[in-house]
Amino acid sequence: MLRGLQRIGAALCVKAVVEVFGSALWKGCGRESLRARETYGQGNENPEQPDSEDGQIFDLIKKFLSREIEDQTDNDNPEEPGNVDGETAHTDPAPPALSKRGNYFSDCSEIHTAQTLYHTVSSGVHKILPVGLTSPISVYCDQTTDGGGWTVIQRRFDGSIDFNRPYDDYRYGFGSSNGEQWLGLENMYRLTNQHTYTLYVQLEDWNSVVKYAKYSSFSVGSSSNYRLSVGGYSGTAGDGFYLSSSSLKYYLSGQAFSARDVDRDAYSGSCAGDQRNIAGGWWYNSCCGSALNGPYLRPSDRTSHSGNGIYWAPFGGSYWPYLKKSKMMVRPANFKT
Ligand SMILES: [Ca+2]
Repeated sequence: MLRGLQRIGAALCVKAVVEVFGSALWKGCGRESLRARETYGQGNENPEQPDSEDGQIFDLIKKFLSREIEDQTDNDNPEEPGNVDGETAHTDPAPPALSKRGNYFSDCSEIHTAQTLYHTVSSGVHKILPVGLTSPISVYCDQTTDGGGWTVIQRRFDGSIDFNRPYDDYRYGFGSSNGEQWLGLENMYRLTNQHTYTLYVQLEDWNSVVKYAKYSSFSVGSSSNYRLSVGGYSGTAGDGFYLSSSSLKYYLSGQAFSARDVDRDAYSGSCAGDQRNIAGGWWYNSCCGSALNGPYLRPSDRTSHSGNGIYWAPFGGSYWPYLKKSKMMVRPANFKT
C-alpha cells in the first residue's frame, strides 16, 4: 500500500504543479482517440519522486478523482454512429505535449487504490497512461469483480460493435470504453508489460449462466506479432487457451495474433480468414478452443451452418458454441484486494 501511495503521490504532485502553473494546458485533455499510432514506440519520463506528507497526497488524490468524474461526463457514447470505430467528433485542440505520466494513473488498479482511500470505489470509465504511451487511453475499470482493480481490454455484451475487422483495427483498437471495445494490441502490450499481470475472463451464456477463467500471468508481446503469453489457469469456465491439454493444436500461449488479413497461425490455411466456423482476430494455433472476437450470434441465429460465435469451447451449456457476453480484463498480479 505504501509503495502504491508513493507512486500515486508522485503522479499527483506533478499534476498539481501543472494545475497551478498551467491550468490552461488542460483544455485539450478532455478526450482522446483510442488509436496509438501517434504514440506508438515512444517512451515516457517518470515523474520525480516527491517529498510529500500523506495529507498532501490525499488532497491531491481527491482533486484527481474530481477531475476524473468531470471527464466521465464527456465520455464516448457507443450509440453515436461517429464513435463506432473509436474515433470521436470532438473538435478541441490536441492535448499538449506534457509527456508526463504523472498526470494519469497507469492502470485501473491504481485508481482502485485511490478510490479506496476515499471510500468512492465504483466501476466506470477513466483515462490511464501506461508506460510507453505518451497519450492517455480511455478504459473501463471494473472495480467490483473479484476484488476490483481490473482494466478491461475486451468487452462484448450486445453486438453493437462489429468485430469482423482487419489486423490494423485489432492493432490499434476499436469500439468505446463505455460500450463494446477491443482496447488494441499495442495498448495491451504497453499495459501488460508494466508489471506481471493477471487476466480475468468473464463469460455469460444466453441462459444468464456466468463463469470465469482466471490466469495468474498474462501479457501481450511487442509489435512484431503481439504474441500471447498466458499461464496459471483457475476458474469455472474451463481453460479456453488449453494450457494443460494434450490437444496441442489448441494450445494458444506463445501464438502470434492473426486476423482475417494477416495469417500467423499454425494451420495450413487461415483460421481467421477461411475457416467457416471461426472469425475475428485471435491468437490462433491450428486453430483454437476459444475465439472471443467471433461474430455476435443470438439464439435466433442458430442454424446447422451458423458456426461459432463468441467461442470458449470448455464453457459448455445449451447455447454452445456461442456466448452472450465476454469481458477480458487485467490487473497487476500483486494487487491486494
Ligand atoms: Ca496459416
